Amino acid sequence: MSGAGRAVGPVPVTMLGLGAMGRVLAAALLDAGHDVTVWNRSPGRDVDLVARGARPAATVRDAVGAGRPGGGTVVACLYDHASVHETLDPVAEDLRGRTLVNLTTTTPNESRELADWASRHGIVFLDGAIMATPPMIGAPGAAILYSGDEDVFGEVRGLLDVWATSTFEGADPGRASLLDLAMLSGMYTMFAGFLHGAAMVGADGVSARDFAARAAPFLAAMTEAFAADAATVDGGDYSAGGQSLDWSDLGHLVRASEDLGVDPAPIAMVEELRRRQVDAGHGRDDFARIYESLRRR
Ligand code: FVH
Repeated sequence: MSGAGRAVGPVPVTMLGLGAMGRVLAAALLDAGHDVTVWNRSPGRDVDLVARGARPAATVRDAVGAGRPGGGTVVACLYDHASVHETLDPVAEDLRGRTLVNLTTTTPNESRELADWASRHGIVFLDGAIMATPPMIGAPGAAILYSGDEDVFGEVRGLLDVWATSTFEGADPGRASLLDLAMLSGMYTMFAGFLHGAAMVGADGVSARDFAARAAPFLAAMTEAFAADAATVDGGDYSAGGQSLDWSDLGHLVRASEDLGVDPAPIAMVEELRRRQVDAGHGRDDFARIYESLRRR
């Protein structure tokens, strides 16, 4: 599904959106020798890129027309789904027959809506989800997930590989976004847990820095358990697992947090998910069963 970058000759590319990420993506394309046209809603954000050889476009229509007659690829890296429509709706007919890669973060349904919109206007569409921060672009460790039309992915792959390891995740245009948001959900919950722990030790005079030095290796080691939990969830049998729900009572973590005057919200949320399964009679099952609490609507 993923692979190394492959050589590609200079091709016309239009970059719409020169925020922190868009500017870095455009710069990487310039460094790779491509013919890059740039546009941003607010003026002035293209100065460095133009100095490096990018063509500035005053309007979106100018920007998307810039690749003709070769029909260059158009890349959108804007704020959100609404800003993508606000930018592209007025030039939908100009984009007919062109390839559009959307790297703006959207929800899965928004990605699907955009794919439908593109299809209705005869625009060739690929959705992408950037799993990297701007400084990571072009460096090892950067990954971008794509979904939608696999033929399009193959056609523009040479461009995509300039930025990161490119992975095609399937024909559903919402799949890349789904994986992105699911991973971000795990990341934000982990950070909230870390910061809750930092607040607990902070209430007792331990610096967050000291806590981070201890927490980072421990939490990293804990991620080794993802595979076992995943096997349990996929198998659907929680009866033969390791740590039981009864054993995992988190009431003492909640009480300790309250004793310290620290809001226990992050750990209380986990305890609530655990409690629901215990109350439903599953206390002897594996802790991974809280997955079933989450599936409940
Ligand atoms: N930066 C990051 O670390 C993350 C990494 C993962 C993926 N995200 C997503 O990438 C999209 C762009 O992110 P960004 O970091 O470039 O974001 P900003 O620096 O805030 O720039 C936003 C650009 O969007 C333009 N914009 C906003 N609203 C509109 C609109 N209604 N019409 C046209 N353009 C619009 C904004 O223009 P301006 O404010 O300069 O005029 C910027 O060019 C994003 O989806 C992340 O979630 C980045």
